[in-house]
Amino acid sequence: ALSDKSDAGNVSEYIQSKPHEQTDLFGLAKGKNVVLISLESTQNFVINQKVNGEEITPFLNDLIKKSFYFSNIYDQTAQGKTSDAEFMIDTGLYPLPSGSVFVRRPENTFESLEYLLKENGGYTTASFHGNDRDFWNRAQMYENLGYDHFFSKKYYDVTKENSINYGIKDIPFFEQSMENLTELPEPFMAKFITLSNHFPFLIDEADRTIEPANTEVDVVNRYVTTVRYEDQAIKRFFQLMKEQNMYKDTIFVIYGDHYGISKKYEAGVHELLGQEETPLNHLELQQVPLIIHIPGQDGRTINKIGGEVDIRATLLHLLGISTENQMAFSQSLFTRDSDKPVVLRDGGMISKDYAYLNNVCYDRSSRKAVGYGNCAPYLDTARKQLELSDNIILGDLLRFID
Ligand code: GP9
Ligand code: MN
Repeated sequence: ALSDKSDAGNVSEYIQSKPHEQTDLFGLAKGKNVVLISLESTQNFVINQKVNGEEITPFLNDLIKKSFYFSNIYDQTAQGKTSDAEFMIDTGLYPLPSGSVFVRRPENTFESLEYLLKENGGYTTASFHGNDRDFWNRAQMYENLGYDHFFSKKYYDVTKENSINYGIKDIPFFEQSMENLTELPEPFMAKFITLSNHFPFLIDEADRTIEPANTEVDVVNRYVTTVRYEDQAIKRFFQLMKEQNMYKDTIFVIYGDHYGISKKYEAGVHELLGQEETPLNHLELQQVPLIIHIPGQDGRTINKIGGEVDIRATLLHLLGISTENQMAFSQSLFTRDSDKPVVLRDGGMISKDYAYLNNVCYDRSSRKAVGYGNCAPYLDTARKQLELSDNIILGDLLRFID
């Protein structure tokens, strides 16, 4: 097992061999406040998708026209769900194959996004979330990652009326967050973790602004209504940011944390989308939306493949903070080599031309199964990266780095 200082050196050497080119977008959002929004259980298929002639996400669809929209980003989380997505963005490392790093390794040394923003721009960092502070061991992990503030459930007025399912509804959540947000010294990085669009996708009649879908799967039918509620909550948050005059000075990074419709209910999604139940269709449903909005910038859709782990380097790129010499697997989506595989935690991978899942290699353009050899080089890279990432975490190797 890799567990000493020389191994940390090897890991470092491997990771540094990746390109860290700069583009004319480097530093585009330098010094701006950063708002991260974690969209609970939100898959990319809802974007620009209509049900009974109505858009599911009218606000996000409109926002995309004025944003960088990355339309081929894959969910790379494992059992740590929301916390795995947070972990990838905070550290640029992969989640562990089982459990949540937040729970298993909260005392490790990490080169966190929070630390980098503090060092390179004097940012104050905060997380806002309507659930208990110890869920996913966030309180302890956030402290270790260097967050200055964690506004958890106890900072909100949570009543029977304003909550559902896991806790406070997204609209009152954003509304009540403003008081603490406006108190933060600038520049700040504030993460908002939404909650209403969580399985089993419950909604009060009064909050419903779209009819459920009419597939044979009720979970999917309800999902449409809770995703719409989330969309309206983001709309409300943007209004509040404008009212507080904070909108223009902020870069918004909005991402789906992981799938919402598990394999068990997926037939309803295939039905909704009028597609067959094939392995590649299933794989493509594992895409999550990634929207980066910088007020005043033109919109641009980027179809290049990538993963959630790449969000960190993409953000740093826009903030003009170099990712060179970092022990992280995150690559800016503006410079990412499109032939590099997107690594999935379940042993699968996606490259530009091939995809591997459930031990079968697929040609992505013919959509047919092909020989293993086509996927082999990408799988080598994928396995190597996961092994190194796991070793960094399980050996706490970053403690050896200055
Ligand atoms: C709970 C929220 C949802 O705090 O993060 O948890 P999930 O089940 O999606 O990880
Ligand atoms: Mn989640």
